[in-house]
Amino acid sequence: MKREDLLLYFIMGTGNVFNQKPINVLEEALQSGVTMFQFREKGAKALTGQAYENFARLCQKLCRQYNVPFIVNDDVELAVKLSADGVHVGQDDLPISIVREKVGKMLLGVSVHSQEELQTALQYGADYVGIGPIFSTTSKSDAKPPSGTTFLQQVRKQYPTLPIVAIGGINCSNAHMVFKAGADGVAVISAICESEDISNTVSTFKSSSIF
Ligand code: TZP
Ligand code: MG
Repeated sequence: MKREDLLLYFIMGTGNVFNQKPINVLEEALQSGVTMFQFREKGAKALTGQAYENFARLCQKLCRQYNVPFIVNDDVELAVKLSADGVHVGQDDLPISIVREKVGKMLLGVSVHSQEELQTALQYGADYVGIGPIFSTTSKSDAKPPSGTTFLQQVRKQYPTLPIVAIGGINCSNAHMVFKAGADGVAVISAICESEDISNTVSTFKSSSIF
């Protein structure tokens, strides 16, 4: 994969959007220049069944129009069914070896929090790794405590060209810290879903990668 695709990785599900239609938020984010999208339908408000699949297809169609990779969170079956561009799994999902078998050459992103998890992810050919939560977040109910940038810096030093995206509590004011620590990109939910001016938020994030 291209490391640049991770630059501004937008993650969204129905439960992350208030007072607007989620699909409109995605369209505005795509128009504004997010570089990757993850469909993450979780929590009390999450769609299920056919509505879930239909919404995923709608998001995928929009991503195609903007030539932005469409990644499915957790749901390997859905990713395969839709021929998504990729799938992203955490440590509580299917083992990575099995995910790789099921998705073939599809992009595979894995959340890692330790050397051990990192080595396993690399062994099974993760295309990129997600590291976080860097800062505290309210968008993930079972998030681990914030880790800061130490592990991220360590992984970058070990693997100078590994595609790495940082996640968790990242906003326009702190994004420069994770780029300095070596992330190729930032993955964000609330900073975009709750932005009053998505276009401005996107430009600010992108300019914080240049230092
Ligand atoms: N994984 C680790 S933190 C997190 C996920 C999905 C939530 C990120 O959301 P926000 O609003 O950008 O902190
Ligand atoms: Mg997961």
